[in-house]
Amino acid sequence: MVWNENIECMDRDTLRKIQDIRLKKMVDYVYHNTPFYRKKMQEMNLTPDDINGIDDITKLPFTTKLDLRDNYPFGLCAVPMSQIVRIHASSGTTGRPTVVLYTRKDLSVWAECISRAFTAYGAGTKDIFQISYGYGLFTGGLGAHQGAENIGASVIPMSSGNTTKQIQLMHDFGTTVLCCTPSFSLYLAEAIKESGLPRDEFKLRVGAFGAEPWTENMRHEIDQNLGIKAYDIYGLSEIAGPGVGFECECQNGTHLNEDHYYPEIIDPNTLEPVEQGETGELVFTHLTKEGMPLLRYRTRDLTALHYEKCDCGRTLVRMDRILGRSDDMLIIRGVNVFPTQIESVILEMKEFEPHFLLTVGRENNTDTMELKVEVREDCYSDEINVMTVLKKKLVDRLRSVLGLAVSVKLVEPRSIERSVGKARRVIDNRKL
Ligand code: DLL
Repeated sequence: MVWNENIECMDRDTLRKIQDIRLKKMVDYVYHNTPFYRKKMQEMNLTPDDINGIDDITKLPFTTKLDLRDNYPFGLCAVPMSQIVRIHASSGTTGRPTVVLYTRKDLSVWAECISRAFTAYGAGTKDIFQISYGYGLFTGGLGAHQGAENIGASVIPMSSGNTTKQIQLMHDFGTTVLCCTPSFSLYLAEAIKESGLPRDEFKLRVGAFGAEPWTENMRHEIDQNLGIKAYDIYGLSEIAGPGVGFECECQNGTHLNEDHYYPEIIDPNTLEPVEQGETGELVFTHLTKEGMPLLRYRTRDLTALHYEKCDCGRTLVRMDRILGRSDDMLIIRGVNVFPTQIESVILEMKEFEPHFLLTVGRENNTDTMELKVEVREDCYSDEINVMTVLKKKLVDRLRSVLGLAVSVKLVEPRSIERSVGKARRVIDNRKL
């Protein structure tokens, strides 16, 4: 099912023409309405006349999270504040939050993009959505809410947390579509089992999961544990929120809504575009945003783009699963490690639960890694021999995938803290 066939399945030459026109218009718009960009362009001796289409995009300046912080709170606003109808902000672990501003039209474009996602998952007016992303400054709750209402579904504005209530309403109201982080979905799956309520009394069939990196192995785990089909939804607040990208029924990459958000992949070191299909840092340029449009925003997310038409009929570019954020990448004894690689290894093995915590430290000038992993109830044993064999199996596999020795600690089921939002899987004490 397609929400907006004209756009989602448009031939790529026509799409490119639309992107050309929109980019040119956008550059002119920010030049005249965002003093920050006018100054940047003047410093680079650029005028809007130098940008005639997408081929010229590499002439434009990049924008980073730091630029947003420096212009806190409303410095990048391109319209009078009277036209802003919504303000979101990322919590930001340190310093000032990152603020994002939406006009009425921005909210409607955002809702359209999320509607494309939900329609691609096969959802419609007969569905009951349980929105278990946090409501508030985070874009997950309100964003998914608007998208679900827009397709005419019934929406339960649940927000995150309160697992018992989540399960009760999911059961009693007959929720068919669950929207939350992949890690919270696993927590809910556990809680459903513990509740003793029979699975066939639930109507749940689809999940819209995102807001944190997750792997293909994690998808299988969720599909099995919840008995549903789990779909990826991608996004970031600076660009809109959830719905910048979404999976279709082929689950062969995440389609990006590139008629509104133009994607590029660059080498994060040289800042030059990479060859098509290569992995690098994802960068977005707003093509239609009014409230706070950004040029070449560096997401820090690492992925690759594929332009061949999808079997579903969509021509919108497909993005690989996010490998991680460049700022999540750990450098351990000179080796690059992403938490998603560890997740993938753990979930390859039937003996482990999908819950882990990696603690990185430094002893005698050498980096150390301790990985706590939960063993499945039916594999957990008091016999030391059994546990030693299991531990060795995991250590060997981690060594062969990461090229590093990891100190593994096997722990009992349910001993690692569960998350209701974005999971925290790494503690790096070296930064403290
Ligand atoms: O997480 C928006 C969102 C809400 C997306 C709900 C999907 C569902 P931020 O808090 O600004 O916005 O965080 C954005 O989260 O740059 C990625 O690093 C990560 N992320 C989001 N979706 C995915 C995904 C929301 N599907 C940051 N896969 C992004 C991997 C994701 N990482």
